[in-house]
Amino acid sequence: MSAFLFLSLLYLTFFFTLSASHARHLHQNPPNNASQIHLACQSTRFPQPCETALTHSSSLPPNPTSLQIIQSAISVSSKNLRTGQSMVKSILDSSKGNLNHTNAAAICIEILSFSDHRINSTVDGLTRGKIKDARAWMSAALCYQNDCWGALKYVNDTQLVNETMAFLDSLMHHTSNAMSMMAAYDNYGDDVNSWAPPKTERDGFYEKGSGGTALISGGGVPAGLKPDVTVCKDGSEGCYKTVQEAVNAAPDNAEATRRFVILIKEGVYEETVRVPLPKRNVVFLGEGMGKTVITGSLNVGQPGMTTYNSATVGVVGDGFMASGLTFANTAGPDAHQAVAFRSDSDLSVIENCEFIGNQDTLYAHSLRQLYKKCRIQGNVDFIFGNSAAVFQECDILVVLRQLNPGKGETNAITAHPIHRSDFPKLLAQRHG
Ligand SMILES: *[C@@H]1O[C@H](CO)[C@@H](O)[C@H](O)[C@H]1NC(C)=O
Ligand SMILES: *[C@@H]1O[C@H](CO)[C@@H](O)[C@H](O)[C@H]1NC(C)=O
Ligand SMILES: *[C@@H]1O[C@H](CO)[C@@H](O)[C@H](O)[C@H]1NC(C)=O
Ligand SMILES: *[C@@H]1O[C@H](CO)[C@@H](O)[C@H](O)[C@H]1NC(C)=O
Ligand SMILES: CC(=O)N[C@H]1CO[C@H](CO)[C@@H](O)[C@@H]1O
Repeated sequence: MSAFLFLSLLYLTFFFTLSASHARHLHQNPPNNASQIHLACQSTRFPQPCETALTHSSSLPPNPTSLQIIQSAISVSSKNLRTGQSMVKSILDSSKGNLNHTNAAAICIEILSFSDHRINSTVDGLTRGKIKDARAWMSAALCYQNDCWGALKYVNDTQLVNETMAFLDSLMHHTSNAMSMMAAYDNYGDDVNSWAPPKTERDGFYEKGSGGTALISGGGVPAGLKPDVTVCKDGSEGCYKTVQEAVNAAPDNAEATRRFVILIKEGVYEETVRVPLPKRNVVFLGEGMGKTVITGSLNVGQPGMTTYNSATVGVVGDGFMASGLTFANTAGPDAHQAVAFRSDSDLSVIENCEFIGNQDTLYAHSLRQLYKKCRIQGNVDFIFGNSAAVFQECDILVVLRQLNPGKGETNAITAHPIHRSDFPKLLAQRHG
């Protein structure tokens, strides 16, 4: 029996080797590697496009390791992203004078550039063996692609938009597939034979150890940070008058260990603040909740406004920290989505801060975020987003809906916009 098996195997090996050398002239990949691809793609949510793309991928070497299969899947996603970006650019170019189209395209362009950045970081992280980071970054890349799709959904009245949405759909499948493979690699090791289809907590599957542990045990905002610059209401003694000016003064692409600490003196700062991607490790130090207040009133009731852009403070640069201040959006209970704080900052830490709004107060949009000893107030979906966020010792305050208080309207605390197994979850409150 075992002799027969051995012979069969020998025969199979021989057969594949033979057909491989023939096939090499016809196809890019020999059949035995097709079976490696097949096995790897079984760990994804969309095996068919996975196999098709990888079989035709020019970046896959003849004898690929599982890591090379993953890298090739990422490069499929990356290439398709570039096509998606140019389609969105075409939408922008062809929609002069149409505010809705222009806004949707502009958001797509911005957010797909983040997707591009995060995919590049994923590639880099994988080569350095940082699989947890790589998974987090790829998840953000997928989130941004989905956001672009969501923005276009509101302006789907031309052939080009319809085509672009269909294309983004396939792009998201590729991105999701690369993520699933990374999850399989992380959970089961580098032998594709041991990989299994994606599972979630709903299947009773809990991953061993998580990338967030370090974030939590790291505590919060370190004590004794020395301010690099100061913001004050009267602009005296060389301090900046607005928070944004101080942010602009932070160096671009500072090295990982360098923080830029902004002391924001007591006062109400009515402004829209953006911390862009290159401004890493920016720290906002206020003089206390309710004392240092950054406030605005942008909301989706305004022409051309989106939930994303409505944020009073929006942070994209990684490693952001804040302590001792209030973020507010005062658009009011009848203004629909009006974000006080939006964050895409990876490994960000927010401590002793207050978030005040009604609908969509805190937009924990993507990546890994810790909120500690914070106070979050709203009435509808007011903590939402795709980030893997941990809320430690936070007070979550539900304000009644003031418009029809007698009608028993519900107050939804959280909203997770996408129900896909490959997104990290908005984590429940944790007591420390
Ligand atoms: C833009 O969107 C708004 C709100 O959805 C709608 O009322 C308006 O008609 C749209 N404008 C165009 C030019 O499509
Ligand atoms: C990502 O990498 C590609 C290929 O190296 C490069 O062309 C592109 O500019 C990079 N994008 C970003 C946002 O860094
Ligand atoms: C976009 O609009 C077209 C035409 O109305 C429709 O067929 C298609 O399903 C829409 N796409 C999405 C993703 O909603
Ligand atoms: C929209 O795109 C889908 C998918 O490509 C296609 O099947 C459909 O016919 C398109 N609809 C319109 C109205 O262009
Ligand atoms: C992992 C694996 O099966 N790799 C195969 C890919 O194709 C080459 C060339 O036919 C084989 O030598 C490898 O064993």
